Amino acid sequence: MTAKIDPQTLQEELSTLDDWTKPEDRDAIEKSFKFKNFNAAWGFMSRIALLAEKMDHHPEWFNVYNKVDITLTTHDAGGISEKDIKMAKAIDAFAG
Ligand code: H2B
Repeated sequence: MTAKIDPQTLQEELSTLDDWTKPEDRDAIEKSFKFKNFNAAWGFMSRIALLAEKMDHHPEWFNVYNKVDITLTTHDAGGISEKDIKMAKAIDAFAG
């Protein structure tokens, strides 16, 4: 069972993460990405999919053409855990 991150650590992590924000209505972090076309967006999503399987941790996401909206939360923990922070950092690295 993965534990929720404590609020202070979350604030510290969010301040180091680029553009990831916590919505008012959910215990999650989210970010929108834009690419030059669908091919680039899908390549990005493919890299995330492989990581998600490896980590056994899966994003909620929405894609239209070159746009990918991603929400990260840990369902088993009922909120944000270190896994979401780790995944957010990896996703940012994939986005370049
Ligand atoms: N992904 C996310 N985001 N949160 C989880 O709690 C989670 C997951 N749990 N992927 C995993 C799969 C779990 O359901 C399986 C059985 O390990």
